[in-house]
Amino acid sequence: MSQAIEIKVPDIGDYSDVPVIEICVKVGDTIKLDDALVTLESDKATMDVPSTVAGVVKEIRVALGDKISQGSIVAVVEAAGADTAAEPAKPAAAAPAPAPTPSGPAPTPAAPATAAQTATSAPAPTPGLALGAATHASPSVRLFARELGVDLSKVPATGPKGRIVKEDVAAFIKGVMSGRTALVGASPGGASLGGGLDLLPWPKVDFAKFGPIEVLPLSRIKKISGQNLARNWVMIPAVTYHEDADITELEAFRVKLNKESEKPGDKSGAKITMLAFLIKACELALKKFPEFNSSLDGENLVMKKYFNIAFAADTPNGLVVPVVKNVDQKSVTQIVVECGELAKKARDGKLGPAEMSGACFTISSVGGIGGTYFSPIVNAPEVAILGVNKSVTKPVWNGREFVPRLILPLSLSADHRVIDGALATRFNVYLAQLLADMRRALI
Ligand code: CAO
Repeated sequence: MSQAIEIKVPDIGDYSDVPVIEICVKVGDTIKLDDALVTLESDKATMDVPSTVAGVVKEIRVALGDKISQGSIVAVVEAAGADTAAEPAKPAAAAPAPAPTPSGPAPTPAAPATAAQTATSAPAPTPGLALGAATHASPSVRLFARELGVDLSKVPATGPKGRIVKEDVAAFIKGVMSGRTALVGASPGGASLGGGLDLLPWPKVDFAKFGPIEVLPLSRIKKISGQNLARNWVMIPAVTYHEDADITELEAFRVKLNKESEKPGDKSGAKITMLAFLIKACELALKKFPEFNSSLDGENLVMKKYFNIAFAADTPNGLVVPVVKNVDQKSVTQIVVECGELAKKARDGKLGPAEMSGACFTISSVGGIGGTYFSPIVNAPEVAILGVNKSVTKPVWNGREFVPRLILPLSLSADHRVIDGALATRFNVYLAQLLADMRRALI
């Protein structure tokens, strides 16, 4: 037989006259044992008052803002049967349980805390009450969020005093489902990987079932660069902008210089490469558009006054990215020599950490191989990278006729948090103009 049970505020330690900040149920709701009925908040923390029975809510005896203490009746529940607890429940957040995580009560095994949650530094817990630390939300809202796999640090709060209420979590989920809200949202340039990416596990396939296979371990370089690339791909909202540079004259000049250096008696040295001209042109474009020579650091943009340009080098063990330092203080010939030395060291596996650090901008040139365009991944904490493919002679309309011109395809990926489309396009246009006629650098 059903029985009306008054649900009272249990022992909440030394607290009294604690305001009701949330009513979690309404009359007629069917509830389970321990479901939160109301949420209270002291000046330091929040806690839920759970139901001591399963059943149907018949009355709610408190209103938002009411100040209540141990023993106050919050609701009357018509008990569904034998599910009644003998003792009044302890407050949800104060129940004997593992220590609170920084973002609230310890997660249940089924719903581990996200990386962002566990990375937050924890204030000392207040006895008897669970703390809402970096994010303010009641235990029931935290439970709701955990059940849905939502990282509360990403949820905009609309409740009083910046509190996240259940509706906020629901609105966040709706936003994600409709594509309006991104699940990834760690602080720009911040240390925490954070995220809240709720991905399916990697597919496990028994490939041998389908045919013969051989398993090769990834090289050390591939393992390290793979992790960096995955982070950069997920964390950086990058857009790739394409441009064609007419390098007919520059290539003719390069060939001429190299022919001259082949003459007997000419000891001027290394063969001038297109890569060295590209590095020089990028340095000039970085000077004209300093946002490209920056890095995100939390809420700040670090503007660099030095010009170090990295280039991706293909090696038998994988991709490495040596850095040519202070290119603004070097001639094209010096850059050629240094690139040659760094590329050789890269292939021999002899690059030191100092030779691979400090870059402001990266060039990834696969022009020696081919291709038309691609989308390079921004090399954090840089904000842009230039991809270069093989130059091809194409018919170009000059206003009267088609003429053969040597066209170099450029693909600039830029972090949209720092560089918007107009700026990226201006950078690309300027770079193409420079490559078409380097005299522009003198203007
Ligand atoms: N268009 C047409 N030809 C090009 C060219 C371009 N954009 N770039 C280079 N070439 C030509 C060169 O002139 C050279 O021709 P010759 O042998 O007739 O002189 C030939 O292609 C080989 O050049 P190279 O690629 O060896 O030399 P480089 O100075 O241009 O590049 C380096 C050096 C280290 C960047 C290059 O060897 C390399 O490793 N590239 C691959 C980088 C890479 O993997 N990027 C992808 C990263 S993301 O996965």
